[in-house]
Amino acid sequence: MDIATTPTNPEGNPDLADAARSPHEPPVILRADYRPFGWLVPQVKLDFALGITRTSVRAELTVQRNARADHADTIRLNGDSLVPVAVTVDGVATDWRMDGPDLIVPLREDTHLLAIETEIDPGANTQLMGLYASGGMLCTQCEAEGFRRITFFPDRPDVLSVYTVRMEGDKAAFPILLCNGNKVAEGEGADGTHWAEWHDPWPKPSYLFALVAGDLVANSKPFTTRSGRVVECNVWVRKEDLARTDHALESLHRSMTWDEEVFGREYDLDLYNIVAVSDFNMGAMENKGLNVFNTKYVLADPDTATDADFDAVEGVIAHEYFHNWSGNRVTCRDWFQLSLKEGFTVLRDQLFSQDMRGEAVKRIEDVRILRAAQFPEDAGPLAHPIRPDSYREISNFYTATVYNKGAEVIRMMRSMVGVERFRAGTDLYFDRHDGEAATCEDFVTAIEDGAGIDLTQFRHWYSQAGTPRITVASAVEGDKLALTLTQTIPATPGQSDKQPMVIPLRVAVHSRAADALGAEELIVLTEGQQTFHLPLAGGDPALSINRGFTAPVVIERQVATEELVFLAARDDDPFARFEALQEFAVNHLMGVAAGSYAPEARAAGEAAFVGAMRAILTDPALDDAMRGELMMLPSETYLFEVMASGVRKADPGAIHDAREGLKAAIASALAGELAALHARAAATAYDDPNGRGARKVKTQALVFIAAADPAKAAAMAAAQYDAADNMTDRQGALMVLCSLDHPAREARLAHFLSAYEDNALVVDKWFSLQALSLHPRVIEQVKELANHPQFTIRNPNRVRSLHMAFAGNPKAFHDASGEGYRMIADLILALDPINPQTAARFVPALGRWRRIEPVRAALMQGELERIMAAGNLSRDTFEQVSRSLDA
Ligand code: B3K
Ligand code: ZN
Repeated sequence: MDIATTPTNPEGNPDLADAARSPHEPPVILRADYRPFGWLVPQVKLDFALGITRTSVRAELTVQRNARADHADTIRLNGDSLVPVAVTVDGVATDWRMDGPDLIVPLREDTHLLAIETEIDPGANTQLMGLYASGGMLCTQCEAEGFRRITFFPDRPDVLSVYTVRMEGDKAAFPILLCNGNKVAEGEGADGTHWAEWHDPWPKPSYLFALVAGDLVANSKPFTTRSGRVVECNVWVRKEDLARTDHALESLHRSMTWDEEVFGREYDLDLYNIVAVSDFNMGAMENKGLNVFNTKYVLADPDTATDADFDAVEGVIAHEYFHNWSGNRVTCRDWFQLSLKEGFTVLRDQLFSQDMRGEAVKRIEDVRILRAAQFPEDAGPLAHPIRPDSYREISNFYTATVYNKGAEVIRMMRSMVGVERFRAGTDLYFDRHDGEAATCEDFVTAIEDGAGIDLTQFRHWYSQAGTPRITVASAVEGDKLALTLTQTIPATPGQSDKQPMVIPLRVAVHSRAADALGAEELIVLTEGQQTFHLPLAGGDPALSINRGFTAPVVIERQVATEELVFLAARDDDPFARFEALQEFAVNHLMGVAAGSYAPEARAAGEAAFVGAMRAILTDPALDDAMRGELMMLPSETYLFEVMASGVRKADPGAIHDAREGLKAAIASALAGELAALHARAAATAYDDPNGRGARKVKTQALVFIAAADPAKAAAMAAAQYDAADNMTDRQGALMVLCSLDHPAREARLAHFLSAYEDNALVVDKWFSLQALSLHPRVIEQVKELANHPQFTIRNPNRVRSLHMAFAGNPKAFHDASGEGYRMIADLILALDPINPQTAARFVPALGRWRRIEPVRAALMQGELERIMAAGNLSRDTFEQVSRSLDA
């Protein structure tokens, strides 16, 4: 393991905040400590002699004293596990020194030419940060601090340079040589080598540098921008994957058109390259002109990818493309500003996908993700504002809070000012900060100025962590509903007192008595408590609140079941229909899990919910895509959060049993409706306009049936699997079978693996489906799978497919024996020395121990302590484990 123990902060200064730390603790970096770097680096020339086990790098940096920074007589160049081979200043050897991992070079004049040679071993790079080998090719990942593993450099996002890169390597091993920008020259060398020179005219920070060398083929199609620039678009993959790249390429073209039309953003180079690699720590990376992607977000065809996979490819392709403006043309001043590019770009990709696939369903999907991933983060020991104030390892802050809550915060600004004024704000932001490294404050100011809104109080969303909770009280006053809202923001680590937030809520008051829909309006809660007077549409008001999920908050209210049934069936906002059903299910399941229901009350609640679900299953006006969303019960993770926010701790066993009980009750009462729905959907062809919706409800129906009649579900799932002409149906059927103790399960699992054993992404599915199952032997099965010949801890996709899926399986992970916790702790310890970034991603699952019932809590805490006691942890894992234990 080669994690530096004396890193520097992003300002390049020795860290001041860590004076009191123990010698083994990585330092804390503070946002408040930001200082501009002492030197500008307008030009960078890199020369690579490429080889899998030995690559030599010569870097030439033109440096100029930064008039806006304090005078410095040295330059600090960040390094990570690098040893300088040679260092010269203006062609003369110099008296450099090392300070921990960094290189310090004395500089006397205002401008210099620094040349540094390093040698690296990409084949030994298991962290997959910097330059590394993947399946015989070489590729890079530099965000956030990977460039310093290639060469010594001021590796911080506010140093922008124009790069010229020459690379040379064996032509047979690396027939394709790619870098950022445009290829300006190429040629043949001696003894089977060739070379290429690339130039990127756009100044960029080092985290956007990329290089790829390998045996690749491209699917290409030119795109003509609105001003007439012809852009060569290529999706580069291994030859055997070429047939599965059309969807990615088409998604890129759709993204380019959409960004011109919706945000007025045009592409700015003649070339856009996307390369798919199978060893990758995350989804994809927006390097200028040369995106590097996880194969999972490039390759798709109906035989091997589900509808959800197709959507994910489209969404991630769009996200990386949109970064060309929100991230690359305007980048971040420091890593505390990460949400400036990530929150905004997530919002942009969400809006794009809404336009491509339908607003309501996409919004429901996004809210489901927020509740499953971000709400728990906001309520746990790792809670942080969307603009954090401190970190030890920035890789730990690529979180659902920075990304997804960050997007919600910007979405609220858009909701308050409307689409047109918001566009005026973003236009101003891009104009004002093009070519700069900006801050979240710059973004908010541009929206204020461009859209004409005062966001002074709204800025609390950037500094306060925790999900606001709003309690609702209402009373009829004449022809109005007096709605009193009270907001509280729970305490989070380091933040006990919170200021009231600005919370925009779209609301409407319908009438059950008149069966009438009220008009929608936007109210903005700014005080701790505030009363609004809303027009009534008739008697028996039914309040539809936070329609479209305008604010990322929790609404707490006492509401009659009849009101929720009415909203679920009648609300004109599709999101509100979904929300009413969820609220109904949550209320019922919390009562059951807490054991607070008398048997008759439980039966009555079930019967009422079954009635609402019958209406959903049989409503001819609903399209199946929406029906499929409405059929999904709240996830156990979300229920866990709701329970833990109440007076008692979460009890995962009770939640699981309550949810399974409701599924079984629905399936018993609605057996005929579910069978009819499945049969209708099964008769719908793959490319029917309703095909996607049909596939969704088909598997949803099976999921319910399995809870009440496993034998029938096994027979239906086996038949669905055998008849499937696409991966969505096949995977859905296999998912249902995996949870059943039935002979059809083993036969289909064996068939699936033998049919797709050469396709890593499909083999990942085979691992995931088993790790996610409700099968009684799931823990032993996962242990056996970790010894399967197809399993490897070195490939992040494979580790995620088995262990991350397992950690996301509440029944298995929270098994009362503690075996699930032990397995994940063992994995963290084994993976940390190999790939710390991926290892640290497993810690939050264990970190939720304080919100859980005491027996399991003690087991989880014990595993965290065992990890800590192992010592010699990476900065990534140390930070996550220590925060989880300390908070
Ligand atoms: N910006 C990258 C994420 C980099 C993660 C580094 N640990 C991908 C994205 O958000 O588009
Ligand atoms: Zn991003």
